[in-house]
Amino acid sequence: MRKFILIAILSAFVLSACSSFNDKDPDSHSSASLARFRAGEIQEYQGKLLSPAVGPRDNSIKGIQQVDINTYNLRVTGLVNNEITMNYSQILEMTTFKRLITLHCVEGWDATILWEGVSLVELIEKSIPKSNAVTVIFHAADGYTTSLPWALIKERQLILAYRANEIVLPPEMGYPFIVVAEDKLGYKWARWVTKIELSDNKDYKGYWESRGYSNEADIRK
Ligand SMILES: Nc1nc2c(c(=O)[nH]1)N[C@H]1C(S)=C(S)[C@@H](COP(=O)(O)O)O[C@H]1N2
Ligand SMILES: [Mo]
Repeated sequence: MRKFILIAILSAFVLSACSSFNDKDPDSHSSASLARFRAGEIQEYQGKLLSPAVGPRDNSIKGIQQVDINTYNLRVTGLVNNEITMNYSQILEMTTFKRLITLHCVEGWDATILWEGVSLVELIEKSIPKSNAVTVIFHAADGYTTSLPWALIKERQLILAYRANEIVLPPEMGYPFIVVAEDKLGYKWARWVTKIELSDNKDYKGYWESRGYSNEADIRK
């Protein structure tokens, strides 16, 4: 009996943790998600309810990274003709794009957030990738890696975001930059990106991919 109660409590906890990212009532936010919105963060966009930029808990491999913006650099390297290194303000000078996109995690939760950032294609093309570069590997401040095909980044015109719901990307969500890997599972959304590497290895596997997760990471719709 005691075991049963324990299991019941545990499953209630797990269920509430998973669903707190979503708002079941399409017309209003749950109190759990309202509590997570930051000062200045918008909660609605074009008549649609947004999810708080910061989720209910952190699952990153080494915890939330605090990146020092004064020493921060983003490098585009590997199979390129013109390796580039840019600081935060240089990247922010690039043309910005705004998109309402939902992040789906393999764990079952999702979050609809208004992302704002620069074009990954424009950024990567500054490095003049070699013709045999087929894979783009994202390296992050916590040692995390994940990759996407270069052709897919171009086809979907993916962005590298530095703002979410009209506020500067919070450290929890990847400050200074997160890859907004539209239509791909959460583990493709590299946070705290420090290096972008062009590679000819079409089978490259990042942190979760090398631990058994699908390298395609497509969302089942
Ligand atoms: N640098 C870095 N980026 C990362 C991760 C990580 O551990 N390190 N985790 C990924 C995973 S598995 C998900 S689902 C998303 C969102 O992470 P969250 O569940 O901790 O909010 O970030 C992704 N990006
Ligand atoms: Mo995830």
